[in-house]
Amino acid sequence: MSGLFITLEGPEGAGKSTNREYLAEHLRSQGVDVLLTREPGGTPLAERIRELLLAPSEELMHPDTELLLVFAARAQHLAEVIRPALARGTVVLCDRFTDATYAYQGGGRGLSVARIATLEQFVQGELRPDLTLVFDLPVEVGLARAAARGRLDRFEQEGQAFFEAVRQAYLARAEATPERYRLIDAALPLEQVQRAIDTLLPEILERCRG
Ligand code: Z5A
Repeated sequence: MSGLFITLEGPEGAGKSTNREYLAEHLRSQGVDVLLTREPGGTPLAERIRELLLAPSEELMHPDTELLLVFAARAQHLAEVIRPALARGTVVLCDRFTDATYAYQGGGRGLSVARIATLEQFVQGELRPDLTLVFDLPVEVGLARAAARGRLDRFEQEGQAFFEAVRQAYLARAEATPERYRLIDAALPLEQVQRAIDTLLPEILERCRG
């Protein structure tokens, strides 16, 4: 038996965490075994790497260091949590995964797609998400939501151009492989975003049971 690997992606403040809970509740109410997790993080060691990645610091983190830390955390997360859960037949709902690397380290930091793809293959082998929900919204809307929460992390301190590049990288990936991605307008009020998720539920449930 093999589970289903669903990732939630999007720029800052897109509502991934909020909607991940919503999706999980619906799947559980239908008897589906669901595991919620996130990146960077998802295991004690990977959460420590997350702290390194998010903490503002006077020493500028080199983009290659950032890239390697993201994949180091991912290797641990895959080995300890994601692969065992999928092997048990669980549906894994992961808040961010490698699309975020293509968007932030590729789009935002300008690292080459080829370099990211090499690490993706090294760390993941053939494993890719079965389905990716991209919560898309204008940069200024997402940043305003993030700012309303208070202290900004190292990524949130980046400027508008960085986040515009992140957003465009997500959109380009969704457009290039439409069979894996579902684009959701995350600028809408929450109830409407959740109605959009509702329309995806039959397909998701069918794939969970398939
Ligand atoms: N990162 C990376 O660079 N490379 C990688 O490979 C990976 C990650 C995996 C941490 O991710 C950072 O790691 C991230 C990229 C980098 N950059 N940053 N920062 P994260 O996912 O933990 O951090 P985040 O993107 O900042 O999460 P977030 O801002 O918490 O966003 P969210 O989970 O999408 O949103 P939320 O917490 O559900 O909602 C945010 C607020 O908006 C909250 O107050 C909600 O109540 C509100 N909200 C949500 N939906 C709505 C709607 N529809 N209307 C109005 N208000 C709403």
